[in-house]
Amino acid sequence: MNASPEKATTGPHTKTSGWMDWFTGPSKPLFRLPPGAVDAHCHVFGPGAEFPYATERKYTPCDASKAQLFALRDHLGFDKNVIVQATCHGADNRALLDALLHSNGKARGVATVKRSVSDAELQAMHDAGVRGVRFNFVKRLVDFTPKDELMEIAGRIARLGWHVVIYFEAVDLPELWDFFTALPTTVVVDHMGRPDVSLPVDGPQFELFRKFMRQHSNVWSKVSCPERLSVTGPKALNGEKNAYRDVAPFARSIVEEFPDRVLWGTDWPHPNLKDHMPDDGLLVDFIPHIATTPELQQKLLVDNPTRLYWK
Ligand code: 0GY
Repeated sequence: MNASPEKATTGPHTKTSGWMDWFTGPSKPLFRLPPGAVDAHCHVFGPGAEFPYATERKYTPCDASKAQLFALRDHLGFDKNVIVQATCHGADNRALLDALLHSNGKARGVATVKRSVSDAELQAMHDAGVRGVRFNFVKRLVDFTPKDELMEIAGRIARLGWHVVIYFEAVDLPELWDFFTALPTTVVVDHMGRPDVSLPVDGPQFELFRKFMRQHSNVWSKVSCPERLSVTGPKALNGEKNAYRDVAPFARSIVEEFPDRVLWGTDWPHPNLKDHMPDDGLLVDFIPHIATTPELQQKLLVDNPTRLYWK
């Protein structure tokens, strides 16, 4: 399925062993996306020959170019993308900015910056379409950055009207709570804070996440990445059409309680998947299982991302 020779190269780099290339020839979704739908979490990787991967990276991906991302957008029926800086590019945002500048206004970005970033660099990123920074707390992906450095960055980007995207594992939420709740901007959580979906949806772990959103009206969540979180996997059982069915109740509970603060994205090209690579068309077909009415779908896919990224 993933043997395209054009993807086998990562420029001068050697792809991490066990890394799966993204799915070639995704199916056409059965679910028709509403006009103006935004894929609000996806990445570009390189190409490595043009935009080398960061020396401090924890994995080396296959290349995944802006042209390939935009082709997927059109194939699935999305109108726009929000491209999130992936850790394999560190704080070198050149591949991201190149994609934004070639998107005809159809992409916005979330960058990674260090304390040393200048105001002129931030302004240039803003002009290219960056609207947020990502703080990553997933230990397998990044080395630790001191919280005072992150808070200083948050204060600077708040002045541009940007927000902070946070990525963490559910078990780390208690320890990170005070830092997250002190952030001065809108805060967008990647992949619902990575719950363990083998635990009950109304159990203490996910209840803490709902409390986090309930008590802090500046907190949003991406209800994305069923393929990453699922234990039951992509196979539909007993004639059910619902792949990743164990993730659906978690995502649905967030969409229904916080309909104005949720986003959805494919996560293409799906970094770090080693067991199965999702068909992006089937991922789109997961959406009606978590946003079950046209009204909820309109908010999740169109109104919320447009308000946050194209205001
Ligand atoms: C995701 C998830 C992952 C990776 C990254 O920037 C990244 O490297 O985000 C992951 O490995 O869980 O959102 O793409």
